[in-house]
Amino acid sequence: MFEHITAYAGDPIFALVDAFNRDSRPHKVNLSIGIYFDEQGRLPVLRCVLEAEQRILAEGGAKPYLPMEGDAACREKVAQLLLGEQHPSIGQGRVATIQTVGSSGGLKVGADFLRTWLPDSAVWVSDPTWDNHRSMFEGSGFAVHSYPYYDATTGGLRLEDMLACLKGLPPRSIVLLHACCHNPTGVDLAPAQWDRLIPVLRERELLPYLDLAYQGFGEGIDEDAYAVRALAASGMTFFVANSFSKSMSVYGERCGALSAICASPAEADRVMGQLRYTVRRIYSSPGIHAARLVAHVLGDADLRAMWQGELAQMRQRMLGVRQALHARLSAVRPDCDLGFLLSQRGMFSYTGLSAEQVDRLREEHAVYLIRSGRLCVAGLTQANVGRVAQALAQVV
Ligand code: KET
Repeated sequence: MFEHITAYAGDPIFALVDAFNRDSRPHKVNLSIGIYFDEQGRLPVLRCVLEAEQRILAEGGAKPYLPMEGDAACREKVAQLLLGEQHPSIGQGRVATIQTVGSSGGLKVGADFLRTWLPDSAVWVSDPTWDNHRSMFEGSGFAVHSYPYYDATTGGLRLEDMLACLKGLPPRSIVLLHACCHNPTGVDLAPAQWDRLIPVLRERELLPYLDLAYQGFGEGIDEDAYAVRALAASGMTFFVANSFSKSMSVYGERCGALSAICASPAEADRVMGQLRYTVRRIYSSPGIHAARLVAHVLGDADLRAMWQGELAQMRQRMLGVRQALHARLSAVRPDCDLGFLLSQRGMFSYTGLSAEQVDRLREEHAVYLIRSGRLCVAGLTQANVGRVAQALAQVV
């Protein structure tokens, strides 16, 4: 029956985590997967999340099925977090938000939905992008192409090439965009650059599909939602999948959402109905603990303030170790132009290291990066950054 099944080569990110866990060298440093660790190298449990869990327990523990679209309070708070509390599209009933199994669940539900309703469209992702984008959309049956994005010579953005490519796409092409903290490069569009991109998307009648996995890790909660709000202001129809895995440090709880910002309330109703049906056919309905966590943290003024403070601390710590890595590496390799380390934002930096150099870092120095050269700055600490800088200097 199963003799014909080929071996799975493994996921490039999760395979490295396994290899890291098996590594017995005490000085090993994990800069591979996009997970935030604190200054002690631990996965933090946020106080706002602990407090929310205590309240959830105190409320009693009945665990009914949620509806296909998830919990109403959670969905309402998510829409407000993305668009801003008073956004007219919410009041007008033009936003269809479903709670999903992580943002991966949201991306996938959106991909399946689009494959049914825009079957002639292709998907365009940035070059490079998170590997799983391609896998997910191809898995839903789409052809996936890439548009120019990262400039390897400057460590910045190829905006003109990107715009030129998008101007040539057929109407209704689906354009996947990282709303902030681009994975894997850390290179984002500045607000003025979004303002140039959005008219192109609108004139070409393209469908923007935003991936917002790192809200609050770039500049701040509202700043990182610039693309969402600017697209909403443009009157365009678009999708946004967002995640709380990183921003609330609740990776294994699978807290995410998918929102469709539509042209009219009637359209939003129909989209919502078909999203519910898409969910029903995959996993039926999302988890209730995830819903309660998000609803409590976003819905209670004290917990919300606590979350904002804790998120700011994570953001500032990442900025601090980013600067420390730049300073340490500049000291040992004054010959290298390392300005990109400071201009890139969020969890990742794209080092430009080759796969062979990354292999040497891992084998000779126990420093783990993704083979694309992506470095997760959130795994750096003031204690290990000097050693990482030394190791990097030796393989370049
Ligand atoms: N989008 C992006 C851009 C992303 O980097 C991740 C996770 C996700 C979505 C999925 O997040 P979720 O937990 O499903 O809400 N990225 C890290 C982990 C992974 O590969 O799954 C990473 O790139 O290391």
